[in-house]
Amino acid sequence: MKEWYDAIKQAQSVDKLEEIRISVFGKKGVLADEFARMKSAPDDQKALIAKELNTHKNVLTNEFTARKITLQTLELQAHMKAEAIDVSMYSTKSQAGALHPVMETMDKIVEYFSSMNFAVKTGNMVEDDFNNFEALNLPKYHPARDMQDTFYFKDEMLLRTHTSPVQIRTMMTTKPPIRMIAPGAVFRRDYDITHTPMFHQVEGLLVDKEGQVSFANLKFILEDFLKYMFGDVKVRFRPSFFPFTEPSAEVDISCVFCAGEGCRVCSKTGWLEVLGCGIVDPNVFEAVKYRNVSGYAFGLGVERFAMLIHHIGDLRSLFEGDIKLLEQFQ
Ligand code: 2NL
Repeated sequence: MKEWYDAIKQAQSVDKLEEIRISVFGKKGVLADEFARMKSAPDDQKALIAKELNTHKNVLTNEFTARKITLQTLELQAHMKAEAIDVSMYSTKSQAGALHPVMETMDKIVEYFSSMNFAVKTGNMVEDDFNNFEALNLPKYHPARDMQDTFYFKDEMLLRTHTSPVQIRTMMTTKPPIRMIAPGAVFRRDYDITHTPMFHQVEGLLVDKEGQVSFANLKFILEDFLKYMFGDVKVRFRPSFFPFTEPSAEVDISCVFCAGEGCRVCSKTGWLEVLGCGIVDPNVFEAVKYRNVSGYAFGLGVERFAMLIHHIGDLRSLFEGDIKLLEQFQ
């Protein structure tokens, strides 16, 4: 019997203890054996053997129960320790998303003009010939309509080549005055270092009574806007041409890379072209049946702004979805 007391005391797991329980207390266990052997003992000894065996049985049961409680407690503690969560432990950080630099730049542009009371309007990317070309003083056979430059569908439908159709549709449906910007994606058949087939524009339009809108008004707001976007830069206006404005100008800022000293990015000129603008051509007002009004308009490419703000060298890198690039704009 001693060996079974030892076995119970030394059992190292609940499973092992269960094996011992079967060997000791089971139907074919040692106690059952001993009680069976007792039957063939001389009659006068039976009562004594039975008493001894019952004592053993009771003590072994107590030992067994005590050991079982100890082992169960130990196993529960070990289990809880293994399952415990260390809240101070390092983990792989989850990736935070961020706005694409083009969208972030667009938001900043929209923020400026919203603060100046310009309404923000959007429209469809699939447009018709009238709203994209005809109304903008770009008659049939104008070179800008060339198959080379425009994505055409059948029935004279096309992907808008600028956001101007939004302004045209606004003028067709609302009376002046108008003070609006149109941000959005536009499409041209172009692909090289400085052109992608889809890019983003913000165009602005202000219309009021005849004689109320001057080039000076336009010059003020664009200078203020460019200083808001680029900080302390110089701004200059150069005469230019657009079919939808007359007179027209292109706007340069002093180079953000070399502060006007002359570098590779500004082709040693010290200036970067960032905007086109002008006084709305009378033919545009004629097309939308506006009379006795005057207005100014401007247009800019958002990708170009994003590149100059973030010092990005190649326009195409903005469209490749490269995580290494995007992670730099968290
Ligand atoms: C550029 C130049 C420009 C406009 C866009 C415009 C729209 C209407 C009437 C008159 Cl509805 N003009 N838009 C005017 C001047 C320049 O964009 O370089 N864009 C990237």
